[in-house]
Order: sequence, then C-alpha cells, then structure tokens
Amino acid sequence: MSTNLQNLICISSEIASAKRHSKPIVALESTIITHGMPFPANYQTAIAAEQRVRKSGSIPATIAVFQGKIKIGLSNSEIKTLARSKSTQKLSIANLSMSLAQNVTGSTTVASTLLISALADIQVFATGGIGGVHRGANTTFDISTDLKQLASSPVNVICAGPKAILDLPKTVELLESLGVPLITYKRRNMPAFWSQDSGLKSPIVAETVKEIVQSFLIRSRLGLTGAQLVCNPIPEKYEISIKLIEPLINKSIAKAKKNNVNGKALTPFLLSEILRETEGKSLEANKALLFNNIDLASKIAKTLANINRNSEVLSLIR
Ligand code: PSU
Ligand code: MN
Repeated sequence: MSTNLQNLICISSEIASAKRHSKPIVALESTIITHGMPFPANYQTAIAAEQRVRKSGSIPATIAVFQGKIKIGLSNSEIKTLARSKSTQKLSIANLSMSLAQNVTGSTTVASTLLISALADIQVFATGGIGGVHRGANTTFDISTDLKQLASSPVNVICAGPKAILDLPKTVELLESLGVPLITYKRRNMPAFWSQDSGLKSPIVAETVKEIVQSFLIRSRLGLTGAQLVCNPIPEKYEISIKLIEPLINKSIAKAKKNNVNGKALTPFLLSEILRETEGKSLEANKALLFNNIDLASKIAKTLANINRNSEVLSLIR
C-alpha cells in the first residue's frame, strides 16, 4: 500500500479544477450525515447543504472516508450510502490513520474535516456546531478533539456556536488557552447552537466579512497556524431559547449517565434524545443554522478567493 498523500486523498475533478482557478470552495463534514440526523432527513439535508453552497456562489466539498481513501467532493450516491448506513464509523483524529490502513468507510468529524481541509488548502469550512468540553469533564475528561484540531489547522470554521449540550464557559476558556479566536458575527454574546444567545459575552465580535478575512490573513502573516472559529447565531425564526432547551439537555445527560453512554457515542446520543424531546423542532433548527452558516462561509470563501486571484494577477504583472 502506498502511503503517498496523493494515494490517500482523492479530490473530485470539480474541486481540483476550482482549486486551480482560485474559485471559492466550502468544505462540509459528514458526521452530521451519519451521526447527527435520522434517515432520510440526513440525506436530504446533506444534498440541500451542497445546493445551498452552490446557490451562494461557491463549490461544496463534502469530506468522508470510503474504503480507506479520503474523499474530497462526494457524489450524491456516495452521500446516500453514508446516510443509509447504520454502521459507518465516526472518524476523528485518533482513529483516522488506522481507518485508512484497514480500508474502512467512515464519516469525518469537525476535527478530521479540518485536518483534511488544511491538507487540501481549503480555507473555509461550514458546519452546525463544534464539539468541546463536555459537562462533567472534570471527572470524565471528555473533551472533543475538535478543540485541539482547531488549534492546529489554518481554516475558517463557521458554526452556530459550540453545541449547547456542552459546558460552554469551559469550552470558551479552553479555546482561549489554545489560542483559537472565538469570533461572534454581529452580536455581542456568543450563540449556543439552537439558541441565538448563550448568555456569555463573546471574546471577539466581528461586524463584517472583511474583518474576518483580514484577521485570517493577518494570522497567517503572524505565523499563527490554527483556525478561526466564527460563531454565527441561528436565525431568530428557528431558534429554540436556552430556557426551553436547557431542561431537555439536562434530562438527556441524565439518561446518558444512567445508560452508561460515553466517549464517541455521547454527542450523537444527546442530539438524538433532544430531537425526540423537541418533537423534531431541533432538527428544523439544525438545518436552518447549517444553511445560515453556509451563506456566511460562502461570503468568506468568495472574499478570500478574490484576494487570492488578485495576488496571482499582481505576481504575473511583476
Ligand atoms: N453534528 C451532529 N452530530 C454529531 C456531530 C455533529 O449533528 O455527532 C459531530 C461533529 O462532527 C463533531 C463531533 O465534530 O460530533 C464531536 O464529537 P466528540 O465530542 O465525540 O468529539
Ligand atoms: Mn469525546
């Protein structure tokens, strides 16, 4: 087996061509398909997410692992395969390399999608919510690798805030320790996934896309290698307030404890419990916030692509 990067990663011809022409690309994760929503809503959402990226003027790059190969840019039938399968592995950083060695098929989390985006030089990634410090982490030590990878991969990650099932103050602190800028778009307080307002003041606020892009470019100039985390509040029409969702989160966490659900299974378990408890309302919110994040991600990708194209033209003139 060859371990050359070219043999480990398969980039679709559309994305390869977009890269050559400095066109805007938005990466999308696939754990949201396999572990975030039930079938067929997961399939429909994944396809709609790609369409939304196109409608907003960028090219979608959904990322997953198929039979031991990393794929950047999936066909609709590949997305369907992931959406239907009940046994697809959730691949993060720790299990990614062995999944390639053992020809596994799996979905990529925020952490592994970030790593792969950076390898392919894709600078913008839209998702729903990131993982972080779980409640009770002081005894369980359950902290998502998403945070560690955010500290390493130079990508703009657009999300609706850390998932509200987490310990948000601890997640904010750890991001700060890791040097990851937590930027909230056009709001003073950080959002909390299903809710517009977490009640916590955002460490950084950006009013424009231009500021976000400039900050990203300055980070690179300063030799800072990690990601920028852009938190984009869910549209008001779809939000579920903290007051309403908090008791449901507590109930789901208690159930997870009782049933001994932990590790990689915890996030998917809590999300599906909340889906049931909210009678589907959380799924509608999840879709709406993802599309909203895609719109902002695409604006950032287009602004970056313009700068990249202009600097190419300048270097030709010089
Ligand atoms: N969105 C969902 N369900 C999920 C996830 C996202 O609707 O399970 C995934 C994301 O890919 C995120 C991961 O990176 O959960 C975090 O899981 P963990 O806490 O095990 O690192
Ligand atoms: Mn975990």
